[in-house]
Amino acid sequence: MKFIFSLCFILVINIISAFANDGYKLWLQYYPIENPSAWQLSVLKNHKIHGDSETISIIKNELELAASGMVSPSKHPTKKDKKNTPNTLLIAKHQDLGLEVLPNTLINQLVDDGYAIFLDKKSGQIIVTAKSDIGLLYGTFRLLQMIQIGDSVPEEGIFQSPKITHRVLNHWDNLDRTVERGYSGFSIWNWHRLPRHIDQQYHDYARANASIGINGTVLTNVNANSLVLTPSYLEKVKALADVFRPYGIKVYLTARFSSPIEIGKLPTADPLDEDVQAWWKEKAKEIYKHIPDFGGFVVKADSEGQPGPHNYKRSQADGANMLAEALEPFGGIVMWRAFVYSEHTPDDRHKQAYNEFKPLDGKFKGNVIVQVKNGAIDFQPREPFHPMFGAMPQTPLMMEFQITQEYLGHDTHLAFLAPLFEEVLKEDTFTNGAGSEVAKVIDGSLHNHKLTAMAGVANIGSDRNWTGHHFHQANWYAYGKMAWAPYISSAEIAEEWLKLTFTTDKNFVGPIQKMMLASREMVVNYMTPLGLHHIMAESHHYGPGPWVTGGRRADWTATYYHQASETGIGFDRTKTGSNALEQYAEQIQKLWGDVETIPEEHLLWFHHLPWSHKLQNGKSLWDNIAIHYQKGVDEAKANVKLWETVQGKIDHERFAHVHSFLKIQAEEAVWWKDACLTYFSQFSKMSLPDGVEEPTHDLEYYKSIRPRHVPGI
Ligand code: GCV
Repeated sequence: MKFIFSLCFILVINIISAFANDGYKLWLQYYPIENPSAWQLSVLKNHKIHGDSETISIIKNELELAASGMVSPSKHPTKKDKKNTPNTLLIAKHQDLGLEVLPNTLINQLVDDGYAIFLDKKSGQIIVTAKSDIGLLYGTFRLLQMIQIGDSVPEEGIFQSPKITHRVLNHWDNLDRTVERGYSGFSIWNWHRLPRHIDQQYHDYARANASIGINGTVLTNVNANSLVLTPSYLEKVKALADVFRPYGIKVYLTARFSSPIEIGKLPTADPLDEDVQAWWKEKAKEIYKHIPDFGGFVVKADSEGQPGPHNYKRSQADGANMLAEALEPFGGIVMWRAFVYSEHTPDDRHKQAYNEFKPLDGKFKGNVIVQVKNGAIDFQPREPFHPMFGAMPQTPLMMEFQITQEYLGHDTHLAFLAPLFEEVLKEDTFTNGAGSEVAKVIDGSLHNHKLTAMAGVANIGSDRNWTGHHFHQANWYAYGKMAWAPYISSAEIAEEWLKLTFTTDKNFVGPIQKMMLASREMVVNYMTPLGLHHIMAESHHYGPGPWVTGGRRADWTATYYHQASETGIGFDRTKTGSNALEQYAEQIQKLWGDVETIPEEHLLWFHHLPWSHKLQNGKSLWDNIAIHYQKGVDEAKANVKLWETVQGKIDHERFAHVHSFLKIQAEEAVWWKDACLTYFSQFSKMSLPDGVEEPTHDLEYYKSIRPRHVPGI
């Protein structure tokens, strides 16, 4: 009877999941494990959890949920199982363990939200322990992930502390629920209904973030609205903070620099004005009254029309320090963005942030961290790492990655971003000689900073599957994993995410993992190969626009960046040009300054070269550009075919959704290739090499394509 019941259970679950899965459950699917092993069963079925707090209740619920999804209710370890694999699960804070556990020293070394998972041979139990309830929550999620993907607890145990303290999402969400550069629906924050209505999605959001170690959320757009700092909005923010707290997530807000004028009725927002300083101090006090663990402020100042200290001829440090002083008594921090540039500064945009911030090194208060985008321009499909990394040893710097794909095809183009994140984190800044990777700047180890942080611009919206493309959930997942462990590999993340989200079937995971890992390079190829950048359509940034020129700001055009003419293409950032290269360490200047030694992927970022210039493969620059575009197109088309081969291995709903998006991507890869090659060929005047398909239309046709109502502007 029991057997038949179990069989029916598995059958029903499989049938349901084969057809309907809208992706809402993300990587927390907890789908049935085909043949659960004795240890998986005993851990899921027999657990003891010590403690009593909201977080502990969340842990209990999570275990129940996972157990009911992964194994049939009637399945229990047999007596024989119990004899051979006695381990049951004990979850308890280190101080409550009450066991003579061996790895005490390793556990003592954990930071507050770190965790340990190990087999205690004496008691035969799997133990999840930590110094805090949040650490226990992280450890539980880790263990459940291992159970789902079929990993066992290694002999030596797992002892994990995050390398970075503040692992935050930056929502570019506006109070009217539009999302700047957000492509998966509206903002999930329903400000109108808050604080009276708490949507279940807020809990689910917090749970998903906690499951990958994210511990902070900046609720509002960096193009900020001071309204969020008014009393009625602070009530709403408090409501969200209360939901997130037991999941270990702090809220942060973006502070509009001119708030003292706009909502404080002061005549100025000058950071050195005493009334302004007092206003921010009072505001901080008010915020902390509502939200005692408020994380702090993120500030975009003096950039793209946002107000800032420049308005009063003050420095970025003056602005940041004023806010830092207001937050200091409460333990808050200021994440001050380095994305500062102006069309009125007559210098290469690449150089402006470095030029402004480097002289301020060491001038920021202790609770300020400077938030630097991964590259010096703006989240392009590929950028060399930002020269500020490594250049400000006395100032904590944090990384800002963009998870939302403003420049990588928005929500419909598959681009697994972990390889982009990994590439930047691994770059050697050479600040303290070889081995001074960007990851070491970020985790504080290179310059001995305790204040460490990483930000990811969220790709989350009100779409049922959260991120538009199902595979873009992987970018949220990858960001969380890398913020916790910036040295982890993309391949590992992709495999884990696929197994948690879809299936452990190796005939699915193997080929699709490869597809994911190659996808970002594929996008680089059909959009901006060989160091080209910023050649997208203007304003909405969707589709190609190498012809974009003129207008109010040269630094928002494509022609400013590609500099294509009959003599060649590329931005000369060497000594003969803007000399942005000078902002990097000497070793890099030497390597990248020479067209023979610069990695070809950065070639046109730093060099302006004739179309006939020969690359390493002996072919001309023009031929190489064309070949890269074609490669991107071929891969995008091949992905559609590859995806078709996995039909039936996962549920139909997600299969069909991804299939349709991959087809859009393949079509738009052709659009990118044809538009860019048609445009550039008017300068190169060279024919396309063998194997590169001729564009089907003339330039006017491509220029006339004007997508309307593109979301996320
Ligand atoms: C939030 C780019 C985007 C803007 C964004 C800005 C930023 O310029 O196009 O939408 O504004 O970056 O990071 O501040």
